[in-house]
Amino acid sequence: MDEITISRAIVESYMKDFMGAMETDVAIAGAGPSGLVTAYYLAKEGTKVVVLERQLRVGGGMTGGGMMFNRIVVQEEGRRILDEFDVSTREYRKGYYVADSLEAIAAICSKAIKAGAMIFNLISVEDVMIREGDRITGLVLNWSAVSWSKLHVDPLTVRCKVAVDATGHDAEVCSIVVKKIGPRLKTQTGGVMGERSMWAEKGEKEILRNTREVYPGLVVAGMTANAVCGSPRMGAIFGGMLLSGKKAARVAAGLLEQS
Ligand code: 48F
Repeated sequence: MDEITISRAIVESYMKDFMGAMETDVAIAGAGPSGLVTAYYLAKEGTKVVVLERQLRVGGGMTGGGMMFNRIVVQEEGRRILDEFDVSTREYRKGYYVADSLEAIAAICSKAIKAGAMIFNLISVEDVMIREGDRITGLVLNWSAVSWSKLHVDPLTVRCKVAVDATGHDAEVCSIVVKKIGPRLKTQTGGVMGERSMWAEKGEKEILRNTREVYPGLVVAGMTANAVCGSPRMGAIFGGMLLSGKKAARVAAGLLEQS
């Protein structure tokens, strides 16, 4: 085996995929459960999807389960989605199902990639691209290592027809929009309202209503949806994240049809 051939294989194949990702239908910030589920359902229907993940690993907050006990809980509707990903679940009490968080995230990620989603880790979304009417038309990216080491290096971009903010509790893309364009999100205040304290039942209920387009060309998924709309967090129950990802895919597909 030749080291230089190995090196060329890695760089050439990555660059080919990365060049292919620069013009996409949907660009998703964040490869936590909601971002990966959104990517899967879109890719399955033949939509071109790119996911950008800041960390070395995918999975966001799902990997660690509840307080590092690597198990997750889902309700009946969430279990049906885990079934679609062939993730094993065990009924704990009526209506409460437990799954292994590592199996869940590995299966969801694998299915998303096999369906055609392109996932790039170690890349952070640091801004959005806008055009006439302040429509969001792309994401601005940099290597996470650049921001972690506070280097002054200019970013690159991907163009998309629809962007999805699936960055979790911090709603990073929406926060950037508010900071740079103004408080013009489709929320009660126009800004990122901030998540409320834990209330699992209410948080899980409201997340589906909150999963929608909040700015022209920008859809929110997962915990970002609740953070942006001022709804409660829900802790280590993950059905809402899965259901939100599925709905975000539907919303994005609808916007693509109109574009
Ligand atoms: O936080 P995260 O898992 O968000 P989620 O999909 O799921 C939330 C649950 O994990 C949990 C919960 C369940 O009740 O409340 O917290 O809504 O995944 C978000 C991912 O986005 C990445 C981050 O590293 C994580 O993997 N991320 C955050 N900001 C950026 C980013 C960014 N600016 N660019 C790229 N990735």
